[in-house]
Amino acid sequence: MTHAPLKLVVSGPVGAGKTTFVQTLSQTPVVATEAEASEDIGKASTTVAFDFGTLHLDGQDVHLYGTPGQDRFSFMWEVLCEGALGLVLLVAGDRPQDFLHARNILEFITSRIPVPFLVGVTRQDQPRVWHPADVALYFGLPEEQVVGLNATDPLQAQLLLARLLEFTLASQLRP
Ligand SMILES: Nc1nc2c(ncn2[C@@H]2O[C@H](COP(=O)(O)OP(=O)(O)O)[C@@H](O)[C@H]2O)c(=O)[nH]1
Ligand SMILES: [Mg+2]
Repeated sequence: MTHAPLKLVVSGPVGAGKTTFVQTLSQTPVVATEAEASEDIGKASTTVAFDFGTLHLDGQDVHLYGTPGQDRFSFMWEVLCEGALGLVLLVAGDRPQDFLHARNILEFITSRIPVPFLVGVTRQDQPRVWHPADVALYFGLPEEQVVGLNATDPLQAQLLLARLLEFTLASQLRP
């Protein structure tokens, strides 16, 4: 029996680690669509369409879509989340100035498409970083819905995905 691939979406502000996360996890070369940034976002290029990667997890094909971070691409967030089984909202733990934007992205998506999600707080390997428990308080979410990680570390990235799948399953079983 073949299963349709599970579709998971990774979103969050520019610099949150979305492209890194998809690249860290993907077992096939990532299709990335970088372009010169049209506004000052602190780096020369940014994702304008999406990052796409695939992996095999527990005998299941997973398709990972990373969204662009800039608001002018917000129409893409909905397109990419259509039919998604779960969402990872990433935010850089050492960029608290981005937390509000991250919350707005999350609300924009989940108010239109009710998709189970986890918040991933990246850059946990860096000094002066917000811990997931504090970000959970800020977002008004239960602690188990917010996970800290270093997005460049395959094990930590896989752990987050596994937790998302568990969480997704749990929300499907909930009446
Ligand atoms: N040390 C560290 N660097 C990270 C982490 N996540 C992302 N980065 C770096 O942060 C920068 C921005 O990440 P990127 O994936 O381009 O962010 P995007 O705009 O969300 O796609 C890159 O230089 C990454 O290598 C992390 O957890 N730890
Ligand atoms: Mg990117």
